[in-house]
Amino acid sequence: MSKIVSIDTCLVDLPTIRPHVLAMATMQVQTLVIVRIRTQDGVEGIGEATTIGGLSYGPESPEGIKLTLDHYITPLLLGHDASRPALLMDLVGKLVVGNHFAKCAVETALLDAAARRAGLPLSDLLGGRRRDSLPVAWTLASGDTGKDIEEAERMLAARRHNIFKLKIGKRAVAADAAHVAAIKAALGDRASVRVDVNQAWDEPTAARGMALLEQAGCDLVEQPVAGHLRGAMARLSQRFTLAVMADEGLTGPASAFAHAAEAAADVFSVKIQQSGGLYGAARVGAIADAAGIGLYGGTMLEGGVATAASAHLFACFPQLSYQTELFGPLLLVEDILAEPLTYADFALTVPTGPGLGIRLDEDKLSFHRRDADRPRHHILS
Ligand code: MUC
Ligand code: MG
Repeated sequence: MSKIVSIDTCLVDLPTIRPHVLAMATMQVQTLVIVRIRTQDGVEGIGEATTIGGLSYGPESPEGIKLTLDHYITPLLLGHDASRPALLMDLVGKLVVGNHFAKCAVETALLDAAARRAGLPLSDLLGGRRRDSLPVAWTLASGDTGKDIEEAERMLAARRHNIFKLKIGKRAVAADAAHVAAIKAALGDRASVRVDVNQAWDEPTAARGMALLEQAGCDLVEQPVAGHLRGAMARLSQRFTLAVMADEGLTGPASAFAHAAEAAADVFSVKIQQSGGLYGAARVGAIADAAGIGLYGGTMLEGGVATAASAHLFACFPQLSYQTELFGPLLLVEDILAEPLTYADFALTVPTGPGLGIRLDEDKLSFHRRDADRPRHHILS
């Protein structure tokens, strides 16, 4: 038994290494919500909630997540026994509807503290890892075909990535398909090329687009239509050999069950934030396994804390047939970890220290944290 004595949150604004162009927003800065839970016996657990493009991607903004944590979740947890994360998350679930990203951050911090107290890497607390490193895709999203090819060549030469996800859906279908075909032609068999449409197409546009993508040698299309259009997702999955992956449509186990029941995807992009935390993401993974759906370890372009948390969970999955995209920290000019995560030989090494196996750099954190008098300067365009 060790009581929770404090829960602190802060917003951290970190510039990206280049503009990241998605169908609905262009990111120049990523904002992390960092949660620190301290317990009576002196253990600290760290969590992170991160979304993309303010409110343009999902229903929670960084500012809203901080408010939810400070005003609604923190008062529920203070004084409770920190050694029972699952029970505490049941309590939060009873009194806070939705707010998956905020719940993910607090659950991660509770699990980190519990694993640190036990002196075990978080993956051990989750049943034990099945792999020590995770292959990691990189997203080409500069908005320019030539620059994307140069970037991909640099990643291949450095042996950092050989799976590339291209962000499309902003331009006309023919222009997007030509962009994908040019990149695949340049990279050939040296790389897997996949696309993410971020819900930008309707069904007829998706049917035209996917026919062109198949011809171009693209391996997978992510969320071609809106997340709630499971019927269209099912028809597209059946009609094309190109794998169809669900992302925005997956908002936790219930939506995963609906996708599986309606055969609405060949692959699930599992994300700890969208799933409402690591337990929710594990359940999404279990539903995929039961339905014969492939798994891909997704990201919300998180910093090192949530990336490490995702890595511990994904390392435990029985199958991860479409690899991962846990590259978030590499998109940032500077992360807030004392030692950066290790990327080598096309993969991320799953940390081995207690808990998440990471430490915060207090100087970097205080430099980048948003003060009340410093205006918000994320995205948008
Ligand atoms: C998304 O929609 O998948 C993940 C990688 C990336 O570049 O964007 C994110 C979000
Ligand atoms: Mg996506």
